[in-house]
Amino acid sequence: MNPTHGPASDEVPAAAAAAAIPHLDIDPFSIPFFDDPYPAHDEMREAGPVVYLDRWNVYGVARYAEVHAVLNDPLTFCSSRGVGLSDFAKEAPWRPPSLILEADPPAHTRTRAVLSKVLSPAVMKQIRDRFMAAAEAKVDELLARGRFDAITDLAEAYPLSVFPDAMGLQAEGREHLIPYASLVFNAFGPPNELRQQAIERSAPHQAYVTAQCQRDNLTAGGFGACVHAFVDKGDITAAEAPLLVRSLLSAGLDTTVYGIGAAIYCLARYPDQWERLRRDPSLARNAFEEAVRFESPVQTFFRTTTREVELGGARIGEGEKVLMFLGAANRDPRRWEAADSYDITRKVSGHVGFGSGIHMCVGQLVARLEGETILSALARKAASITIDGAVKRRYNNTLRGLESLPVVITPA
Ligand code: OVV
Repeated sequence: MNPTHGPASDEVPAAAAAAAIPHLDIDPFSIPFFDDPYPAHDEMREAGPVVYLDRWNVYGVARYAEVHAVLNDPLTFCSSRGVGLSDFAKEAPWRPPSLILEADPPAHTRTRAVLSKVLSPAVMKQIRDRFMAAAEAKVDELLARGRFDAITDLAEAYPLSVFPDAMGLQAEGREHLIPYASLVFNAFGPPNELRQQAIERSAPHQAYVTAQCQRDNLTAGGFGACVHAFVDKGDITAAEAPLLVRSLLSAGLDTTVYGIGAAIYCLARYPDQWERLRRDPSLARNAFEEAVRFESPVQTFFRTTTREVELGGARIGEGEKVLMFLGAANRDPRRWEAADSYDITRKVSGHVGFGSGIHMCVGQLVARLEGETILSALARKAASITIDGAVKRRYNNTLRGLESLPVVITPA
């Protein structure tokens, strides 16, 4: 032992060396928190590398280093006991667990490989022109209107014009897609009103999604049919395929709605960044990525410890829930210069808005394609985008975004 470094062993017994964990009474699933999470994010980051949230009896990590560490140790911080508050080892899940999100290696490895191939760079190349044409048509339509709601008429309307078709879904019943996803993301939260109400009203949305995941209901050439084709190759069973399609329907639409909504909200609030994008529309992809860092549409996920573990000097026992604040990590001043500035030329790689490690968003290329195409079309065709009315927040236990963003756009 080096006596000049750290506390002497006679002052602090080795077994007691783990730092005391600050207990905080923050409720990260409450309306005041959703309205303005940033002071609470700062309080959690400053309190220590690991905190304990008494309201829900969970550990929390809000600094970049610990969020990244938890995401990259998936065997210690597992997903198979659920990535919401509910511990599947103690409580029955509200729906059959996801075969990718709520799975650990080795089971996760095979299902992940399949969805990774379904949403590969080669597949993006095939759909890119269609997505770009749809983005340009949407922007032309909105320019003709001038005034519209950037959430419903753009952030929802654009993904709805490309993603369900790319999946190969039937025309009927698509109105269930956003309510179903909203339910899934509310269900990761604690048993508050948002979660309980969403589950109470879930039956028609669940029935729709379950039916649409069947092979017969998915048209040839889409992501859904592509998942089922891996049954024929022997990579997955016929029983697994519908559940993997369900993952795409759960995570593939509402997330991009919130991501595009975040980007439009940023560009409308920060006109200097909008002007930079107009001058160089090739920045569209980075402008979208920076919006994912800045707003972190997916704010949180939980993990569950599979053993006693030391994290940031704190000891956490087995079977504990750890809440990762992705949005706080993405604005941690320890990691980011001018963390609270939206800067479309920032080197944004390393943000955890899509997660990190083996569970990092398998659909990230589709998300970026949608984000890039719609921001590129806007940058080329519009001269200005101005907020013109009351901004209303939408409340969800996991997703951060708006209900309404009235804007006016003018043609270039
Ligand atoms: C990343 C994510 C969110 C919600 C649902 C799923 C995945 C899923 O696999 O069902």
